Amino acid sequence: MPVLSILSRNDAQFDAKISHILSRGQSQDQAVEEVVRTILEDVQQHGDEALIRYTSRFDNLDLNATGLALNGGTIEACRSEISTRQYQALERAAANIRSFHERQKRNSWMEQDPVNGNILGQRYRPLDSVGIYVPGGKAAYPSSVLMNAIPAQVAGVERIVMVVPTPDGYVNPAVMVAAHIAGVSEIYRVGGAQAVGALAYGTQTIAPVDKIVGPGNIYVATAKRMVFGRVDIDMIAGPSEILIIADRGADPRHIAIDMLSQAEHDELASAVLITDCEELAQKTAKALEDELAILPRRDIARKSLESYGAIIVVPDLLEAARVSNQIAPEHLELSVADPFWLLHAIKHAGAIFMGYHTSEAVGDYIAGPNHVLPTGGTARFFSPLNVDDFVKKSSLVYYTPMGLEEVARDVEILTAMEGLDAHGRSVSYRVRK
Ligand code: HSO
Ligand code: ZN
Repeated sequence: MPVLSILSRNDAQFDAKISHILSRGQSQDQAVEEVVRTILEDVQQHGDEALIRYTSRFDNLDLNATGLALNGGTIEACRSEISTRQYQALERAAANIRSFHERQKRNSWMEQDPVNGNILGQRYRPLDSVGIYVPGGKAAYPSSVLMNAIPAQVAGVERIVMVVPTPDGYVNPAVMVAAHIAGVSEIYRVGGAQAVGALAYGTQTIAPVDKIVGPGNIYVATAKRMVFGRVDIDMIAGPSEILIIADRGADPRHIAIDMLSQAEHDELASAVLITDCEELAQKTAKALEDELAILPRRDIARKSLESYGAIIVVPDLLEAARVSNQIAPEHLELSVADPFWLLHAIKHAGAIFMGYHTSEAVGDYIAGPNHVLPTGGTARFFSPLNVDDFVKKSSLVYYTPMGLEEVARDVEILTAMEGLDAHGRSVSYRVRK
């Protein structure tokens, strides 16, 4: 039995399959919410002492002995624990990410009305401080440290705080080096809901931040949702997904490997191929078997494919684009002869990888665009993490006596409609004088 059977658009299971894929990983668990609420309150009340208690319980680490902060010396030592070549690769990725995000910076503007001299404008300012959650253990990705911290750095955020659990005291050197390259200013060895609480409320050691970003498990995601409003948060990342639209010119082995590149992330990840070529569909199903057999993370990848994988055959590429728009995937590969033509039919996708040579993984690591992307169909309304996530705007208004006079009557009428007298007088009094 191949891991994936081939579906057509008209199959009875088609719609069920699509909604199954879209609804995965949406767990909002009440029991988890209870636990997280308790932890957040505890951190708010007891600060460092609570962090020390939870870290000893969950991470088997005595923060009294190690200290909460990872200091410059430890980070310096991490540099020698990775090879020069590894360091260079991180630096190259960082440089590409930085230059891509530099292009997202916006300029404040002011414009004067030449007739009355009024000035209107908009000013952009970075957030003062940002907290980046970095998972420990198996999902500790240096690439994600770069992707979360560099846009904040480019935006001009002065204080970038990283929290990362170090279970049993293990410090991941590549994560530390990535943090250093990306301009992280403080690092604390705490994780879980307690780390989110510390960033939101502050403790004796950790000053609170204005916004918390970065992926985490269900406790972290729930905690972020609960502190939202006190601080800002990024979108809640769901399990990763890839959708590939391929034509007969695509290499089935490339397609299979690219599908596995997301499937290997997580049992909840999703990988979907949509093609107008029956033969490519068959060959990809076969290639998936071959590639799965040699993949170290084959158990995870197989489970992901079995639950949330699909190979769909459609009559033509425009129909493929329609199905893709319905799914609004996090990653979309257009593995077709003319991807720039097909691009026009694509409405919703977090990141679009075009042509036979562009594997999604180049975007995960080195191309420059952010790999923190909307999942679970939220590409319909969310964008990739970007510099705008770390700046906020102020509106600027300057009125001259002449400008005020021009609008005075309208203001009086509008304020009377709402029965707000002082509002009206604030203008009419000035004008009459
Ligand atoms: N594909 C993941 C990001 C990632 N891949 C990190 C490798 N490392 C979610 O976009
Ligand atoms: Zn990936």
